[in-house]
Amino acid sequence: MRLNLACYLLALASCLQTATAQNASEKIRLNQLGFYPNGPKIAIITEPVKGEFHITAPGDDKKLFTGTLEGPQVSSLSGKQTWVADFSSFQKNGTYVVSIPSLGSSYPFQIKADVHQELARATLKSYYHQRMSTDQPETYAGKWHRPLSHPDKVVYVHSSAADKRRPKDSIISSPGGWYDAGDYNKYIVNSGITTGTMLSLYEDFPDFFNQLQMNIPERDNGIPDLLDEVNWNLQWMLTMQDPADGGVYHKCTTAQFEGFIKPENANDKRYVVQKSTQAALDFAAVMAQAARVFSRFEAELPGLSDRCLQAARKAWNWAAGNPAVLYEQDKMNLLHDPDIVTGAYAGGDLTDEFIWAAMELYVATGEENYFRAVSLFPNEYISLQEWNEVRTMGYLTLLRHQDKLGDIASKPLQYLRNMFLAFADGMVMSAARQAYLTPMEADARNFLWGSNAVCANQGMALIYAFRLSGKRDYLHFAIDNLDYLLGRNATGYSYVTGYGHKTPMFPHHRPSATDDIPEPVPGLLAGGPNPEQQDGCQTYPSKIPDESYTDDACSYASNEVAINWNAPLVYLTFALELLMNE
Ligand code: G3I
Ligand code: 9MR
Repeated sequence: MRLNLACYLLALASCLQTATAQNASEKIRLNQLGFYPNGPKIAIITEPVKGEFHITAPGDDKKLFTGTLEGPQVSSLSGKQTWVADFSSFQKNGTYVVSIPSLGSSYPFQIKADVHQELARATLKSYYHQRMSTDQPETYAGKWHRPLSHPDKVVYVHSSAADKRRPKDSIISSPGGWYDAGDYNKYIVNSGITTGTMLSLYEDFPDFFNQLQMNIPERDNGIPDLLDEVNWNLQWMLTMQDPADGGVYHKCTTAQFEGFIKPENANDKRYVVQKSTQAALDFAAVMAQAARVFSRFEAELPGLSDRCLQAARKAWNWAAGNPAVLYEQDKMNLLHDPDIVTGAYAGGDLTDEFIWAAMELYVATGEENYFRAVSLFPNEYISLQEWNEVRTMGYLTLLRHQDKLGDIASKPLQYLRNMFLAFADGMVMSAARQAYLTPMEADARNFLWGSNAVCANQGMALIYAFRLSGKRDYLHFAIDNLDYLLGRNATGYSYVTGYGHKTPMFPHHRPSATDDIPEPVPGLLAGGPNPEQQDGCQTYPSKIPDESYTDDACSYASNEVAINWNAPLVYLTFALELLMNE
């Protein structure tokens, strides 16, 4: 009896110990992958702690570094307090934990030069997993292999898109491309910023990407694998242009979202719908940028660059002749059947789209009429790039190519450089006052549908600010935002599937939800906290902006994945890997 009690107490003690350890790792929020030796290293503690903290090897008492806990910080989003462990000066490679005497230890993490390399590759590889109209064999897709789905060789012209040459229900072929998100449709607007971001990554770091090999079917074709992935979507986008007039269909879609069924079993009728000015301009921008990039690969892909440039010019001309054809889905549905109720990606003001397309065409061709076609600065601020704010994509292109631009651009460029740095300064100004010390938390308005992409896009913008100014602080703020995405945040999630200790397991992603594999497809960024909770899911723990997240497949407003959210993360992770190791 006595012995049994002793055993019981022992078991209880060890159980409590495990619980405390788990608790501690939940309360010590940090980048769950780790840190660059020469970079900032911050952990945030969510309950009152004071005195010393230590860095040790996991399961070892030996203190390798000792620091002093600081705080409290106060969240401008929730009013909650946090405490800070800064061990930036500890630079030795290895695997460690942050250990706090009164609390316990963090998750283990690494310090090493290529600490985000695998993550970066996985975020890029996620686009392979999003490919449709092709089978995905195990050689490339691993355990997430699947058969061909959505061939899209038979796509109907919706009544809203019909004309004499292509009447209602005539058939076009529109295969390939990436699934937009957790749904099975493809949208030109969102493909636009996504593909533009990936092309920008190549243009910014061509030498690195000329070397980078990915495990994808095109790996041996002599073209950088990043560009092979981009070309997969580009080929689909090209099918969305009406060759007769250059107009571009807004999307290729089912009438309603298909159910939560495997991609290969989802066979609803597919349509191309109404052409829109927004689609034409986003398409023109991407095609012009692609023309620039693929001109370096004329031998491997003969004619592609010219084809893209022609497509860009034709789409631009269509938009110039049809400058205000908005995509208004509800109005469209009053006039046409069947009703289309999938994602709208509809912007009302197309000033941004004109600027982006004009700048890409100007930089691609050197023709000044494109530069003159728009007023470059319709107002005095810069807004962060997103699918509905694409002017900044044009600005980034001007900044990237500033040494090659003509006289016509020199004055505006000077203005742009100043304005851009002011924009970056605004972004980071109050980071040090936030609970998790990140630029992301500085504005409650950052927490909307796809908030994690706001965070990654800020990171990308900050990298441009670094390259523009040479000030390393901007790089460190970009790392702060990456740390946020990987666990240094109010929910304690590392928001990238498969990367970190506490990651999304139930994203709103039809392939992951229907494949009988416990782990979701890896390398996908969850949308992130969004207090509007438009999905009506009942499992949100909180309405506080940075806590309004639920790892539940019902939650398309906080836990869906999307190509335009992953793209800035691909950018941010690769760029940091390169710039932190220069
Ligand atoms: O533009 C207003 C802004 O003025 C206002 O301040 C702000 C306050 O909430 O709202 C802004 O509008 C939001 C808009 O996105 C632009 O950011 C809407 O509220 C918000 O509902 C809307 O969310 C979009 C959502 O579709 C619903 O349309 C997301 O950005 C967009 O990423 C998401 O995309 C979906 C596709 O439709 C379908 N495929 C999946 C994909 C990801 O969830
Ligand atoms: O699965 C859809 C997701 O991709 C979209 O982002 C979201 C908002 O447009 O809609 C999801 O589909 C839901 C639909 O809107 C309402 N009925 C339930 C659908 C799946 O959960």
